[in-house]
Amino acid sequence: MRIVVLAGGIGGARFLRGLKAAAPDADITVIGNTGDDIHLFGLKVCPDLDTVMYTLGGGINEEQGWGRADETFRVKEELAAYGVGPEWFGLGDRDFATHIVRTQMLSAGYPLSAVTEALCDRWQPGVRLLPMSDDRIETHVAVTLPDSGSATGSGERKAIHFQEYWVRLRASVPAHAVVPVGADQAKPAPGVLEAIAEADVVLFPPSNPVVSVGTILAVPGIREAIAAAGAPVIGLSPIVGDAPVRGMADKVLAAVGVESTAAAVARHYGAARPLSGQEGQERGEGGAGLLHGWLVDSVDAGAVDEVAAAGIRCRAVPLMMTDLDATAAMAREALALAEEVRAS
Ligand code: FO1
Repeated sequence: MRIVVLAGGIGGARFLRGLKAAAPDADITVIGNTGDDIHLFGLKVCPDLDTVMYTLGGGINEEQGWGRADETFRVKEELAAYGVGPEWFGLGDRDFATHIVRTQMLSAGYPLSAVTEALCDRWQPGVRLLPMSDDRIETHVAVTLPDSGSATGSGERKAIHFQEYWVRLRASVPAHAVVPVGADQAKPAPGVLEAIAEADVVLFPPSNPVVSVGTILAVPGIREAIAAAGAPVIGLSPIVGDAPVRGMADKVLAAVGVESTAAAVARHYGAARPLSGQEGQERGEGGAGLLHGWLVDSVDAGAVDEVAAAGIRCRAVPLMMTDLDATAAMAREALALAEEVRAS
């Protein structure tokens, strides 16, 4: 079975670990978000690609969900002693090595996809990890910065890099818009469209629908390829009981005008047209969206009818990735729903 997964960072990586356990013989291609990438200390940092690579390759800091296990911060401390920051972004010594290798290879002219493949030679994640694009795309967030001098609390409005919004400001300021800068001119990386066209199933893990999956879908050609693929597209809600399972997805959902509920996120992705050859295709049923199926957590069982009414097959199952068994069970539910869609 060929499975394509659109993955962000921690949620995507943990889900992939469960998927590999649930479908050990599957051929899994991961299309990774690169909108979170940032240049720091003269180096190219790709947080989501690295989170997937380290998580599946056994090198992740399990508590944090990002960065390396057994990490030290000597280089960062030395840089700080020279007054070189930013101090708010925690790059560890082991992690620095990855960014040095990546930056060297990019400077030598290799595209990010080839560099990622080379890094994965070491980590052997057991999936094919492709960046969504070899072109530079950076997610920026339009925010209002607090103005301590203002009685109204209305401060300066500006666009900042996603990492500054997420890590430095901890999403604590109002976000008005999320813009994947450069996406409109970008091309999917080699292998991305081919993997989608050949997929038996496409999965949206419980990753951030705006800044992770949404950014991947913003690369021209990817959304269209998924809609045209003829494979069931199944998503898992990152929202459980009206709050993100982890992270601050609710903040960026508000910025794009989507309510923080499992049903609203499903409607945001939209209902796909039935697979070709199926009843409903001829009648033009379904929408211009992407989803054939959507899993919500058991606590959101009340949302099932609403999602189904939007034309998306929906099931309520446990969606907390508490351990590998629970995560593998989620992946099995997603694959079973894909089967149900195919058979209907
Ligand atoms: N997240 C933090 O909350 N604080 C950090 O200092 C931080 C550093 C960092 C370094 C490398 C890396 O690969 C990821 C890192 N992250 C950090 C995680 C990252 O900011 C995000 O969670 C994602 O980009 C969202 O997926």
